Amino acid sequence: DRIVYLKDYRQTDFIIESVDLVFELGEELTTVGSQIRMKRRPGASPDAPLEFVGDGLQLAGLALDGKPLLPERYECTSDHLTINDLPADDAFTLTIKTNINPTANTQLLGLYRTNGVYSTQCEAEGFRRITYFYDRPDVLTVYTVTIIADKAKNPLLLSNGNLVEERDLGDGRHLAKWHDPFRKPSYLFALVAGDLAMIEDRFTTMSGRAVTLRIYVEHGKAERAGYAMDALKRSMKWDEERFGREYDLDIFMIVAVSDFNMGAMENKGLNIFNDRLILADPETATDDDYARIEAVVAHEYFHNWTGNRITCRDWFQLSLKEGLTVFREHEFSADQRSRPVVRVDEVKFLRAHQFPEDGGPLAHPVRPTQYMEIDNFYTTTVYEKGSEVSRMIATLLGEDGFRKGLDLFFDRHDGGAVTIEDYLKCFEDATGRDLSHFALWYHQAGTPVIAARSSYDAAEGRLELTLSQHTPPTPGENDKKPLYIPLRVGLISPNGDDMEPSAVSGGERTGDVLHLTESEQTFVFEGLGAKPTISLNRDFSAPVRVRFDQPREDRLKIAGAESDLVERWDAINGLALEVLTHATAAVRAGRSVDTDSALASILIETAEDGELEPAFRALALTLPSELDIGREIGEDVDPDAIHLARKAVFSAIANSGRASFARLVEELREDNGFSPEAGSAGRRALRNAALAYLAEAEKSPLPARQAYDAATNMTDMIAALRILAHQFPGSAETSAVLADFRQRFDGEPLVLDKWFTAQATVPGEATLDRVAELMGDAAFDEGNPNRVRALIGAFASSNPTGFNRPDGAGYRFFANFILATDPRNATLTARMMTAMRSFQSLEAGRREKARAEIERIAGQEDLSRNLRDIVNRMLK
Ligand code: HT7
Ligand code: ZN
Repeated sequence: DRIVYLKDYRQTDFIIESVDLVFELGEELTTVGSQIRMKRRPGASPDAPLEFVGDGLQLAGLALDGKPLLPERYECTSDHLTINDLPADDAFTLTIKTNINPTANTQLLGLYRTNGVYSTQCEAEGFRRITYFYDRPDVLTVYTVTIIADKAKNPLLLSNGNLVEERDLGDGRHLAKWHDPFRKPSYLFALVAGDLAMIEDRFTTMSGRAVTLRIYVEHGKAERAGYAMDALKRSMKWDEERFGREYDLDIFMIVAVSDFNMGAMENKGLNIFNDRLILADPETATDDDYARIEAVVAHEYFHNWTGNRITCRDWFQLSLKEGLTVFREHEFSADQRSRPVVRVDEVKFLRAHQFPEDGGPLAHPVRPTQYMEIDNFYTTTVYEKGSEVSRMIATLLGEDGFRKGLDLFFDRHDGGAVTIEDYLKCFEDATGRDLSHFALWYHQAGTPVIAARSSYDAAEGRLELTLSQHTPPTPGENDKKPLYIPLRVGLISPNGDDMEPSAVSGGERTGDVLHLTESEQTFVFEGLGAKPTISLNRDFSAPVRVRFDQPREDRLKIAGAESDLVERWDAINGLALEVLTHATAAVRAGRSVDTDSALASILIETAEDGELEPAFRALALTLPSELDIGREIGEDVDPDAIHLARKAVFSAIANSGRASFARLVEELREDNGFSPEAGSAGRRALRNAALAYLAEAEKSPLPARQAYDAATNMTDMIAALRILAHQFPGSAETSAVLADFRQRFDGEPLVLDKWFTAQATVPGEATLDRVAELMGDAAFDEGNPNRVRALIGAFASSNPTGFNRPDGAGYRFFANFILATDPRNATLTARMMTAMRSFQSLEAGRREKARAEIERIAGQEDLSRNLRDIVNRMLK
């Protein structure tokens, strides 16, 4: 299998001036005509051949300047087309015809037809499944696209840019022609055809351009697209106000499709979305769904500038668009919702997904230097760590400095395909700050660990804070260099205010940011009238692990009163993790569990603190998950012991806070209708968190059953169902509610996904059989990625006791599923397989059973390249 190296990058020998595509759509036979105006790049060798790539293609015609090419002039297989003796200087036109079968395309990459709708997914290397081309991000050209199809079945014919012609062909077919004036790479090409419903709105940009906004969804679902439309308009406005970015075409379209490998795709002017990230109404979508829809609609829209107007030179630069766009998306969510709550969610996500990736066999730098299959690099490292790196640049340069750098980036590189170095250079040139050391964040994998120790000299009013950094080795990278780490550090006085030292030495400090650049540095703070409590990494300013042996009283103080709510949450979470890991050790040693009354007090007091917003109180009240505890323990993990320990701690908190939880459940009852707005969502989150404890304290499914019956929205309904399924499995109420939900939402696949997931994540050995049984449910469709992820994906990634059954049956079942599904959809199986990437941290019995199944997969001959790459790296 080929490996692609960053060091091998070189420009193409030919330049493409424009391309005209003609699609004659047929369900089993679609013909694609491609007319490419091109010429040899000045300076390229006059006899270099033209080398296009394909993937599984069938050539149906090839002509140069209108004349068929003789076979001796070219060489063609399903995956490449090489043409010799092309003109040295003159421009020429190449015409290529290919035949493809959209119905047989189960990979959902290229042009595919499912549910009666033709749609495309070309990132990263899907365009080569449509026609032979330079399918690489640095080849930008102008596209004109003609679509011809049966009119009755496909009244809608869409592509990128502006509609320039529409015509009936008189034979039952019609034609639409689209022209996109912006040069773009092939991965941003899109086509949609079918019969869909639509909602329309308008947006006037800051310079007065009237833009038509359209969202296309399945018939009968149009009322559910309103929230996405609202999110789109807010995104457009926000990007103008915050970053000065304006939309550039007369129309912006979103199409929601039900079969999609990822979340969404930012094709120029024609975003294509997984329908679960568009469709929402109170009866079918949860508050988390609303938040996700808002974020992803914004993310894809923001790509119009960060990704489309300025794109990547090659796929190694993927984080240039993804990391930066995630950062823009995060800032948008923070401005639309509660900044600290949004930030805590980001921190939780990073720790749950990116840190394990960075500490496991699949670790790679934000900018990798080699890949076997680029699809496998759409990772949390490229996305979320990439976003954190941009956030750190903003922390170092300040909001103004960051904006100046980004403005320069847009000015300098508009229309270009660029590198991470080009990006960093803009910040250096705009601010005069040297980022050469900082750039290591892009090149070095692994999560740095910062160890802190401090001493306070009361007589001198001086605090010494020694910070050392260490990054553990990652595959292929043993020697790690110190990074440039901006750390926000707060000094809290005995009365809870922030203290400002008279002087700081030992390293640079800008505002409250310490610049940690060496492997060890001692910062000395002078002029402190009292011993401060140190709050390290406020706002999670750097994506690092902090090891600080801080007195418990300081930790309790931060947990109870720190003004930076991210740190406050982190202190509460840290205390909970400590109690839970000790409890797990006690369970494994056969000792009784110490459930720690201080933790219960902190959680209950925070949950009841009316000064704090409900969403934050809900975050504080929610104990770390079993997976979080396993990650904290890190090695020799026994999921059953974790489960028992967490249950004991949860139960103890429930008992000691019973009255408070009952009060919260009562007080937070929402009587005046549903609003998806963050404040209302926060109240529901707090009420449902309290309800889980109350049900536990009462040892009865009845409070949850009543909540289910009284629910007027999906958030409350699924929360109650989850409490029943997870805390009262096998009870009559649980069975009744599961049956009611299944029947009530028959014909609503996205809602039934929640039903699948709630059951797939029920702790315990019995769940495996239930998952197998649910695969036979009429609503389960093994060809649909959402269904597969909701049932099998959730079981493997979010059910530690069920999946990691000591007898290895969970692994066997999963491996069988992966092997059966790999030929059908390799992007999906490779991504799902990463659920097992941390198998090495399990206790020996499970670890070896897991390894045996991964080895069984690796031992198969005809694996997809995607899956082969993942399992090989996991076993290295
Ligand atoms: N840029 C998009 C990536 C994407 C993708 C990648 C591989 C296979 C299928 C895919 N669908 C979408 C999504 C984004 O980050 O905006
Ligand atoms: Zn993206």
